[in-house]
Amino acid sequence: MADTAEETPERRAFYDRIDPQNMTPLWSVMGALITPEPKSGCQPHIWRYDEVRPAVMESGSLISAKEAERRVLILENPGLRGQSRITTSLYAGLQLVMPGEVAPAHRHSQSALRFVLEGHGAHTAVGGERTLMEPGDFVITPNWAWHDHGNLSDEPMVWLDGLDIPIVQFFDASFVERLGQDEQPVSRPDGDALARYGEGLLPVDHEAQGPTSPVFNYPYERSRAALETMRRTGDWDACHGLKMRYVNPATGGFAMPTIGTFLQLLPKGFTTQRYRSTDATVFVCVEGEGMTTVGDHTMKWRPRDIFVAPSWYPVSHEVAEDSVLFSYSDRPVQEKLGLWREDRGNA
Ligand code: GTQ
Repeated sequence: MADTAEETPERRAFYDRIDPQNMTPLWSVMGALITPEPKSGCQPHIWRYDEVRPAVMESGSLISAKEAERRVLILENPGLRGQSRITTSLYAGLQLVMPGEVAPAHRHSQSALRFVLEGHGAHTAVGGERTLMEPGDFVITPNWAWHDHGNLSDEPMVWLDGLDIPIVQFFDASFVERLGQDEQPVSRPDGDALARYGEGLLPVDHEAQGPTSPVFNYPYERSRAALETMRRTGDWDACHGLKMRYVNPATGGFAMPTIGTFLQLLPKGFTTQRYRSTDATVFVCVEGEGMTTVGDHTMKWRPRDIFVAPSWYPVSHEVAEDSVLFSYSDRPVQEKLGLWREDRGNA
């Protein structure tokens, strides 16, 4: 199969004649459409928290959370500028909620995750329940669920937002509603969802309500303690160290239908074998210090830094300290569609 067929004057004239009919020859674009392997516009990149934090804080005096609806600085992949994407299929942003502020209740077709970077005790409300948030907590807003954020603490809170905005955009399936009041009524006690669904127990007649986990805060303290217990086995994966996925306890599947989320521990001195997969991945350093090589791009990271590996780029981590990485990708979507592939070791 020729990558791109040669263009003769006769062919050019033909293309020009069919152009007004909104037609174009496949053989001119075939090679670009159906590539032998993924060819992403997405680039490896790192946002160092120390470098971006001043702008996030400055946004706090520029506009209120209420006026902005959500006061967020979008992390745009350098290869995808102007598209509000950190990878081809996913969005990321840094959201700031100042003490005393409220980000008013709304709901939308997009699913959202929050990964807390800074601050203590601000909250988000989902399904009539408020959850207080701490650094490292992974919090979910299911699609079409009312959600509002507030900060009754005395310090700013910053979290990473991960949304499936580009996926919803691709399907032209976006809807949004505003509740018309700042905060949804709170009808359940703090911690109810975690107690009800997240303790290895489920209500006896529970049936999964929709595709998203009924647990909407996975506190870091618990996830981190689990990793610490499991490390005693010394059972390290050559490509991942010790890598766990967040799970929907009602189904055993990913916690969110469109976004896979992961937490991994890399012990001091560990170097992972090169690994690649078709799900471009956003990483956040929670603890430790290390270096990740993505293709020929090496990025040094420390806590709160955010970096991205495009689809099918070889990834290798090397850590100077015990390190914990949170990550997210579109893997659940690719798996459902039969598209997901990985290549261990010989990438
Ligand atoms: O907190 O609901 O970063 O609706 C982008 C869109 C956050 C949110 C974002 C949103 C939100």
